[in-house]
Amino acid sequence: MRFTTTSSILLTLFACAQAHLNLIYPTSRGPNHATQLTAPCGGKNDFSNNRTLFNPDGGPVAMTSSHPDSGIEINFCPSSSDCSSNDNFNITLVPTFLAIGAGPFCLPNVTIPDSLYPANRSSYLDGTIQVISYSDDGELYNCADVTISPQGAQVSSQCVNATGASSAPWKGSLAHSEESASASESGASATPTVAASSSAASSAMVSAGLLGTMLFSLVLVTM
Ligand SMILES: *[C@@H]1O[C@H](CO)[C@@H](O)[C@H](O)[C@H]1NC(C)=O
Ligand SMILES: *[C@@H]1O[C@H](CO)[C@@H](O)[C@H](O)[C@H]1NC(C)=O
Ligand SMILES: *[C@@H]1O[C@H](CO)[C@@H](O)[C@H](O)[C@H]1NC(C)=O
Ligand SMILES: *[C@@H]1O[C@H](CO)[C@@H](O)[C@H](O)[C@H]1NC(C)=O
Ligand SMILES: *[C@@H]1O[C@H](CO)[C@@H](O)[C@H](O)[C@H]1NC(C)=O
Ligand SMILES: [Cu+2]
Repeated sequence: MRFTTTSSILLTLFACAQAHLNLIYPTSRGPNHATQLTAPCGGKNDFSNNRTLFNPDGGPVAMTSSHPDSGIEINFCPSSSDCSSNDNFNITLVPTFLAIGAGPFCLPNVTIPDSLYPANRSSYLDGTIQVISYSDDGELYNCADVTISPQGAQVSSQCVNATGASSAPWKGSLAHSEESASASESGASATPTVAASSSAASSAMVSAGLLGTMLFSLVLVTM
């Protein structure tokens, strides 16, 4: 009985962790589902001992999200020792854009500004890449510690998009961006609007999250 309950809770929590934002490549500091709303790194405050080499001339940044749309922004903290506040992530690698489509999403060619890294590529630079998702749940954060190096991979098998994933300009908020994205879509074709699918999916996600929390509290009480 207890085993069955625990399994269903684990399944629910797993489903929940698949929702929200997971940074897949470069390797993130770890799962942070419960604390993802905390800046700058979703509650994961410790540097990883295992930095991924990241190519300054363009490396992949791969993630998954079950939000059908969210604003995605990628920043960089150019330090190996002080990335404790959002102010330290003062280099914008990718300005906010609307990412459309739940599931895997990857930008294959994220570059590091030349001003941060010697043109002769002679040295290494430690830093932290931050991905922010402006979602229906609020701002979700996830970080990966990297060493900028010409030895970093420029392709990754983990760099894939869900079928039909696309992007659109960010209009300052999720609502405005969805409106303009769906306006241009419905202008071009008879496809269903992004906003309609978004609200259905996000209420499903809220229910799943709520159920997970209730089951989790239940087990804490019974244990
Ligand atoms: C370091 O990260 C790589 C992936 O980036 C992983 O394959 C490897 O197992 C990790 N090593 C340790 C000691 O965590
Ligand atoms: C940006 O953040 C880095 C890392 O913490 C810091 O060393 C640097 O002084 C900051 N630069 C500016 C212009 O704030
Ligand atoms: C990656 O982006 C940089 C800068 O925009 C560009 O010079 C380079 O050709 C791109 N690489 C690929 C493989 O598209
Ligand atoms: C590479 O450039 C850096 C900074 O511009 C310089 O200090 C260094 O001596 C250069 N290294 C080589 C091997 O040219
Ligand atoms: C994923 O979709 C985005 C937005 O359309 C696009 O910029 C990116 O190149 C795609 N990534 C892959 C791996 O196809
Ligand atoms: Cu979510």
